[in-house]
Amino acid sequence: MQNTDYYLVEDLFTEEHKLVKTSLKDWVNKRIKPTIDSYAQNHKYPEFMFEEMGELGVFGSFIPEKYGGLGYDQISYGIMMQELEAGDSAIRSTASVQSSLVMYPIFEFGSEEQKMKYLPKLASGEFVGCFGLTEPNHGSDPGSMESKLVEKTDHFVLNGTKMWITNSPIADVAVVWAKDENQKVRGVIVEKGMKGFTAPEIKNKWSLRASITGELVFDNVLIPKENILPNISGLKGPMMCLNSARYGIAWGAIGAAIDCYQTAIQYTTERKQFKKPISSFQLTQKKLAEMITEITKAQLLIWRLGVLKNENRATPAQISMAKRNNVEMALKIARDSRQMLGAMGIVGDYPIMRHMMNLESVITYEGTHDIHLLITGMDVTGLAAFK
Ligand code: TGC
Ligand code: FAD
Repeated sequence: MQNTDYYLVEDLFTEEHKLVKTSLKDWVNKRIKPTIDSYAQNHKYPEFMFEEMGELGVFGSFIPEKYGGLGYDQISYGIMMQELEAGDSAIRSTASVQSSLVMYPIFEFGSEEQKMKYLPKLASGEFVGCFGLTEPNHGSDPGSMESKLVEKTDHFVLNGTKMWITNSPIADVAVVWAKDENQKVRGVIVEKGMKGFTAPEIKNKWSLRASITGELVFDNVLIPKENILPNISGLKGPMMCLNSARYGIAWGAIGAAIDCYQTAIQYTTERKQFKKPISSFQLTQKKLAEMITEITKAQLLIWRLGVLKNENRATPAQISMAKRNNVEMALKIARDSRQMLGAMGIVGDYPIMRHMMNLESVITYEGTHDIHLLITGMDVTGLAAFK
């Protein structure tokens, strides 16, 4: 297999990082790569992934062991996301949502009772979690959300609709963001089966077909007071969760890029036209050389961001830059690789078309490509161009 650690970044890995990389790569090669095309073609998600990723310690690996996590560092979390996305972005999506968007807010903003009640079951994969921020009328601008939380004597009443929610139709627990009567964004834990709560599936996606996506509909749902996240109010709550998930995606995209690049190298070395391997032509080599250059730049960017994240020094704008750069890099590599396989690039025998279609969602969710550009623009000028 072609070496994709061109600048020997892995020499900087600790024993923990190396172990994480090997175990996740083995699992993805054994359990995901052989079957994922069939799941994606049939628009089904691999149900077995929850229990098996739970056993591997993927969910909330950075959460302390007391709550079911492993207490691992941020670089281990990133390596996990990279190896999972080499299999399929849908698998990484489930791991991102469960870890960064469900376990992280419960750990960071929850009461001790909430942590003990939910985190161990989410860590083991017994519970599936989802995260409700986006609404039908408010995607890039979550601050204008319409979902409402009204306080009564002994409970809250939740009304509203969330849209495009990864894993919502199968979730046991939803971390949902809604505005209270003071227009402050609050986080609530909604459980499957609460009266007035439904989660219909969104069907017919051409992207992330091995992931289930849906809505969250709340029609006068009575939320017990102990289900409110007590230690956060304001939009910064969900945004802090996004920092963690966007960081993981910036690692993950490299996995998809590497899988496409390795496929392209192998195919173009074996495939002959005009009596020569197509990898011997200059135009093919230009594409391959640029791919490994871009992968290497992305690896260096994310390594440094991981170090900063471990030191609690990574800024939201730095995370935006890495998410935007690395996802665009992966999507371009997927598109170029697809062309290099000619007609074979469109069939499921190779992973490229599936990665390419998946990455069209990855470049949109967790903040669109343009929104991340505007976050960088705001950071360097002090002026917000999105308002
Ligand atoms: P703005 O006025 O700038 O900020 C409001 C408050 O939030 C704070 N804040 C942050 N805090 C921590 N980290 C961040 N990244 C933060 N960004 C903002 C800010 O300091 C302020 O706090 P305070 O205390 O002063 O009130 O907010 P805005 O309304 O102008 O919006 C800014 C904007 C556009 C950058 C932001 O809202 C944005 O990033 N929009 C994109 C929305 C998005 O990313 N949605 C993702 C939904 S979840 C998802 O896609 C999951 S996919 C899962 C998968 O399958 O992998
Ligand atoms: P819009 O906000 O309507 O944007 C449409 C276009 O307008 C984009 O190109 C955008 O860049 C551009 N635009 C918007 N505002 C500006 C501006 N000010 N300046 C310039 N251009 C602008 N959300 C969740 O809460 N939880 C989930 O689990 C989740 N999972 C998802 C899974 C999938 C498969 C997908 C596709 C989405 C998911 N999302 C989830 C939603 C995702 O976060 C949103 O789709 C994303 O934030 C963009 O919102 P939107 O689709 O409403 O697009």
